[in-house]
Amino acid sequence: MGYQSICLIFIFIKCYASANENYCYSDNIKCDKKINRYLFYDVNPPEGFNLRLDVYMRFAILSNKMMKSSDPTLNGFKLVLPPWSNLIHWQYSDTPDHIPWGHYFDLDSLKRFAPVIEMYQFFNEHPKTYSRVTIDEVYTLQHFEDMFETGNFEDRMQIDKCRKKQNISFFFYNNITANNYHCLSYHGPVTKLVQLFLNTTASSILINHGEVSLHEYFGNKVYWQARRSLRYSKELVDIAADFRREHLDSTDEKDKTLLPKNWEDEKPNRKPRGGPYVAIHLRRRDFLRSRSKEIPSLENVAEQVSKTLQRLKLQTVFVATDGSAKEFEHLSSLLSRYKVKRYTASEAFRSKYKDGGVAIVDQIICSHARYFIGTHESTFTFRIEERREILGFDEDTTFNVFCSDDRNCPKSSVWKIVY
Ligand code: GFB
Repeated sequence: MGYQSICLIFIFIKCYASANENYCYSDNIKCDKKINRYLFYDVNPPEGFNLRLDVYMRFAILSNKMMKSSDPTLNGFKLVLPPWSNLIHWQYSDTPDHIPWGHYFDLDSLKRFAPVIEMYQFFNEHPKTYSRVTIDEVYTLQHFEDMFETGNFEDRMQIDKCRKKQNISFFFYNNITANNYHCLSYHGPVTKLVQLFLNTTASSILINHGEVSLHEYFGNKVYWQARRSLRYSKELVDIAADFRREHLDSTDEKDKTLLPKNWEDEKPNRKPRGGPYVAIHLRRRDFLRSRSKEIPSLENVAEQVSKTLQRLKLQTVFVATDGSAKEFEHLSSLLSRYKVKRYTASEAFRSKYKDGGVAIVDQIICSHARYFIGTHESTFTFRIEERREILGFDEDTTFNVFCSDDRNCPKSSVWKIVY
């Protein structure tokens, strides 16, 4: 046998061995090594951007916990980030695209908390058969049917009859397929899923309706680590910084809102001043229908903003809203004594970042204001409040929401940061 043939056989054996390392389980001799496994999750299609971020945090916390486990069937899991496609609140001029998380978030920062990968990286890492990728097992979470009748809110899960028709296409891709589908009645924290993962040898698992699973502990140190790691992409932070400098006389140096490069180095009690403006988040559109009693009229908004500006001796208000241009013009005319600012994205920005990019720029600008007023029970407002907590703002300047027209002034839940 010639030298070349021996080399080829050697390369083949090496490749075979390393490919099979991915599929070794605890009864196998090689299992002191990490086993590559992939965890996918998806969210109820009508849910918006900011609830999706909350569901991400639940799965990031689960992945962080599994990463630290000494069990090789758990610590090799990679969390595959579901691309941003077809969100109902976002307007698309073209077919749904699969926007990767790196467009909106700082992936290196996310990775310092959880072993995340983008979907396209999964495609690159995963063998294809006839140009299709197969997920080994799909579990669709559903609430226990009897939970409210029996009042049994114990943590439990059980493979069950599917109550809704199952989706057999995933993430708006037509080349992903799956081998086994199950419905899983579920009540409890997301970390309970570990029991499921220990009882299957599947190397790729998709959890549908991830929002059914709950946070293990809402608002504890680990929650805030996940939240702090969820930093926006540098491009979007820079665009927001340019707007603040040009229109709001606001920079991190002047406002004392500088953060360390790495979220792990952040410290409590930074006491920022914030930019010399009041920021408001005014949720309109579907909220005008679904929460008509709670959403204030623009006249009422103008009155509340005007009082706040006078009290703080400020002249500028920044408006983040999903409302129409007409609504913004009307509000501006009601506040004509003041400078009323709104971020308007260029066509080029919109075509690259879609509505999600505009939303993030709005959120960043709101989080740097000296004072913030949001919309009651909007997750868009919650994410701004969290970012202000991370920046270290006093809670009185953050957890404020608009009063309704019947003078009902709800209190925003105060979730203080924990280090
Ligand atoms: O993030 P989101 O789900 O928060 O809001 P809620 C839905 C979308 O509205 C965001 C746009 O992804 C944005 O595209 N949007 C809302 C905004 N406010 C603003 C804003 O100030 N500026 C910009 N640029 N865009 C949830 C809904 O909305 O409320 C659920 O997603 C459900 O479907 C629930 O209706 C009650 O928590 O406000």
